[in-house]
Amino acid sequence: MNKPPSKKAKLLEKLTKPRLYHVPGYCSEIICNIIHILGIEEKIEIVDVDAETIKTPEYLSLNPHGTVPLFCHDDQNMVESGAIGIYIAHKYQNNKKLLPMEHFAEALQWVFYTIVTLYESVTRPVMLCKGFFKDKIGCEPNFELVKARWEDLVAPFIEKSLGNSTFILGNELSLPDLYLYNKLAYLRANDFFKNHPTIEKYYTNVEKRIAELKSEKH
Ligand SMILES: N[C@@H](CCC(=O)N[C@@H](CS)C(=O)NCC(=O)O)C(=O)O
Repeated sequence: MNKPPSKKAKLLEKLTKPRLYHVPGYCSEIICNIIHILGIEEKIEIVDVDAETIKTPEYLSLNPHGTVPLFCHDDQNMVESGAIGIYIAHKYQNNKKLLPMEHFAEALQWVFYTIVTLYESVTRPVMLCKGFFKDKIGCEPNFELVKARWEDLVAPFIEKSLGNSTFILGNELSLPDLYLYNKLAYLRANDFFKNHPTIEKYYTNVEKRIAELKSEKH
């Protein structure tokens, strides 16, 4: 019979437990969804911080960029939501497969398409135009050009890729859907789905499935 863990072992486990730093409403929400869907809240501690805390010297000593998500594990401070999500899904996924190996290449493509192409060329410029945050780099984006890029290129690409599927990789929700859901939210709030009922339907399907998976018992 296994002996129950000693007090010291428990303490050490606590000290070395991986931590995710998260600002509610920021893109670290993607990683929180992964943790809740996989039901691994016991294995990874979610540390809620706020917009001011991530600019303090203490936090900057962990992540000099002053951003979330930040994932601290095995003496490593890991940044980049794409890398963190893939790492966690790969290491901890159980019977709920968020990273299906039969669609591995496609899954990677969609995670990176979302956080690089979609976010940098559409979502972030729209956020800047709407004054969501002040860009420290300068060069205000041109809203009309960003909108045209969405209408002419990005939205048709997503629609064509979705086809008749419920989710981006088929009929099961997977990792890329969690990224797309996060980066599409701000566009939806700014009426970008008006001409795109397929994307609206996709978004609500993802929202519903996330809620179902989070409420399932593990
Ligand atoms: N490419 C990074 C971007 C990280 C990032 O910019 N995070 C935002 C939230 S979505 C942040 O923490 N912003 C705070 C700030 O810039 O002050 C990733 O995907 O993790």
